[in-house]
Amino acid sequence: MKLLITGGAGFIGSNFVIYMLQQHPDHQIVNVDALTYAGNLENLKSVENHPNYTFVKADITDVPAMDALVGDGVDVVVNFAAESHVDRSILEPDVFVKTNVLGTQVLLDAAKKHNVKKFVQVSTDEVYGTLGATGLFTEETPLTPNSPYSASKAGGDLLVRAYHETFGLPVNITRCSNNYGPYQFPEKLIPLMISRALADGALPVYGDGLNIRDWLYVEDHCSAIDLVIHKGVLGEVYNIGGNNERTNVHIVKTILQELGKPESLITYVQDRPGHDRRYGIDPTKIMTELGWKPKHTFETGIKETIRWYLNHKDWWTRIQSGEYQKYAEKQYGSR
Ligand code: NAD
Ligand code: TDX
Repeated sequence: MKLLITGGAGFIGSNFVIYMLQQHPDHQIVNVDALTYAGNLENLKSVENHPNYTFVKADITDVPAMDALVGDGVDVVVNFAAESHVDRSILEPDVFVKTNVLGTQVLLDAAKKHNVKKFVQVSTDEVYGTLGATGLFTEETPLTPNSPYSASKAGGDLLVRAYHETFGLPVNITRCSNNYGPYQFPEKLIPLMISRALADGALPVYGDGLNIRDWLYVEDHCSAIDLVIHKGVLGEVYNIGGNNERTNVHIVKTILQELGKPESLITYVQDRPGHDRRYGIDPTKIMTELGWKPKHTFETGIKETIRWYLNHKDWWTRIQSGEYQKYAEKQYGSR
């Protein structure tokens, strides 16, 4: 089986490439990534010489490039490539629409033209909008995205759905909750707080810190996508999550405790505009229909993750320069 993984140099994509080469050493993996600020080939050092792995630098909005890649015998396209950070989408929505909507459509066209066996769209629970104090997102929850990021992901998802309904393209859409683990870019909550706490810097918690996210260790997301590729029923959506709802301030306090740093580092700052209050995934469908089960609890996963960041300081300090620095200045000012 030949898989085209888009965005495989990012956080989840690189974990997925490594996972798949371990689980299915006979699968051929082509990783296409534009290497934006979030793409980092260092993540893939351990597999760069694997005989069944190749990397191609290209943009998913590039029609001839995607046509050539998909046309070269690809069986399955797995689309991770995206602009992924909500705060950036508030500062600069245009690139989110370009990559997450137009890029998805370009890939869908290539997949249709070359009759791929499956197109897997890696999406997010954020397309469902926000929950109140009770209830969970199911696959039937209406899409009511609230940020430019989630709206652009919903746009991509709707095109995937439309290519299935209109052209019969064999597709699956997965919608996972917040991921954490190795190689997550240090703009996202958990690695940001770890790196700032280690530098004894202020930890910027938005609003009252009581917004809730449902956390999943990245390897468990990878195993779910692997199952969807091999067993997912064509045309179906699968929600992915491990029932690990936590408030943001709980996460930050856990990190401080693990690192032996004081809670006085917590600094409550202005809330994110349109900040979704609560996410919670109902994973019943993927668990009962495909037999998926997460391996990590939040308590073990967060400890492993903190240990990883402590042991890979070089990886994230190198990132905290250049392009990221410009964004950080816009987002955090001189703090
Ligand atoms: P990331 O930002 O770490 O990585 C995105 C990757 O896509 C980078 O390597 C980047 O270079 C590449 N990319 C961006 N634009 C591109 C383009 N135009 N052409 C080719 N490559 C491009 O993101 P992530 O956190 O790894 O998320 C991966 C996917 O999973 C995204 O589609 C995201 O919406 C989805 N998702 C993420 C989470 C999460 O918690 N991080 C949860 C659910 C779903
Ligand atoms: O400095 C911060 N302070 C803070 O309080 C940051 C960066 C975040 N937060 C809050 C906002 C959110 O409630 O923490 C929560 C998590 O924030 P992010 O790490 O930015 O993630 P989120 O906005 O929930 O989106 C993530 O999960 C779903 C990914 O970035 C998306 O790509 C994915 O679809």
